[in-house]
Amino acid sequence: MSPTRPISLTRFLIEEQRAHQHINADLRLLIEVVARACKSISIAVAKGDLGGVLGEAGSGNVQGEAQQKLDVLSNEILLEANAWGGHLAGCASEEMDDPQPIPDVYPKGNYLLLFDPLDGSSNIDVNISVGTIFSVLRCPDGVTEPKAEHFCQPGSTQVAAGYAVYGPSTLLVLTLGHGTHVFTLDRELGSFVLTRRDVRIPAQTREFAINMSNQRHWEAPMQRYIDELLAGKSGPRGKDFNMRWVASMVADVHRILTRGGIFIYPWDRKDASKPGKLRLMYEANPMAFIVEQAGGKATTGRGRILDVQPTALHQRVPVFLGSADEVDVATAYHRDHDAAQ
Ligand code: P6P
Repeated sequence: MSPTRPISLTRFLIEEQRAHQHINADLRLLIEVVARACKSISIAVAKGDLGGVLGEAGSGNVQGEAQQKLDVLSNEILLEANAWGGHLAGCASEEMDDPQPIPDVYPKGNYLLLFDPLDGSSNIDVNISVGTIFSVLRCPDGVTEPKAEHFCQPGSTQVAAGYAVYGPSTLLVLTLGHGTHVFTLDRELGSFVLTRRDVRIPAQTREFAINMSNQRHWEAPMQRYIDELLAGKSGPRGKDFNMRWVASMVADVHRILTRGGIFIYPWDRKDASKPGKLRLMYEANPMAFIVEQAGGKATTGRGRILDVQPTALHQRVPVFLGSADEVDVATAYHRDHDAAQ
C-alpha cells in the first residue's frame, strides 16, 4: 500500500473549511498568506550574517526596545503580504505604534491581523530559535478604518492563532478553534506539511520555564511557588523539577506544546508600573488560544488570559501557561494569597 500522501497546509485548510462553517475562503487565504510570509522570514533569518540583516536597525519600537534589522524586515514582509488579498481590514504589530489600515487601492476584508513579527529577536545574533506570533480577530461590522479600540477584543473572540518557530526546522503551529496542529516546512517543496494533528499537552509536568534572575522582584506567592518547585522531592511538591529558559517565548512554548511544562512570566517590581512583560494582544492571547486548544491552560496568575478585556493595544499581562494541572497549582498560590489579604 503506498504511504499516505503528506497533507499540505492548503489541503488541511480546505478540509477544515468543509468541516466548519465559520472557516471561510477569506480566513483560509489569510492563513495561507501569513504562512507564505513566515516562509520568507524563515529564509531571511536563516541567512544570518550572510544576509546583512543582523544587528540593530538604529530605531526603537513602541515598547521602547531597540529594533533589530530583522524585526523591521519581518514586519514589512507581513504587511506587504497581507495588503492586496482583500481579506483584512487592518493589521497591528508589536513594531508599530498604531494599527495599519489596508491601503485604499486594495479591497478590504472582515478580519484583523495582529502579530509579533519576530519574537525573541534579541536571540538572533546568538543564533537561538526565534519566531513569529499571530492572532486573527473579526473586524466589527461597518468598520473600514479600524482603530486601536477595534482590535481590543478579548482573546476568547479570536478566530485563529498561530506561530512559526525558526529553529533547526521551521514549523507552523496553528489553531482555528478545532485543535492545535503542527506543520513542518518542506524546503524542497517550499510548502508546509501537516506533521502533528491535534497536539495534546500532558496535564502534569516536572519542567518549568522562568527567568530566575527576576526572583527578588516577585510577589510573595510567586516566591513561594518557585521555592517549592526548587525544593524538589524533599519539599511539599514531592517531586524534582527541571528548568529551561530560552528567552524566546515561541521556543519555550513549543517545547511545552511538545512535552509539557509550565511557562511563567509573572509581574515583578523591576518596573512596577507595568502589569507584566509580555504583550496581551499578540503574544499572550494567541499563545493562550493555542495552548488551550491543546488541552493546556493559560492564566494571568489570577484569571484566564482569554477572558481579559483589553484596554490598550500594547498592554502587558503576567503569563502562566502550559500543563493544565501545573497552571492550576501555580494560579492557586496567587488566589490563596489574595484571599488571605
Ligand atoms: P527576558 C522576548 O523579548 C520576549 O518578549 C519573549 O519572547 C521571552 O519569553 C521574554 O521576552 C524573555 O524575557 O526578560 O528573559 O529577556
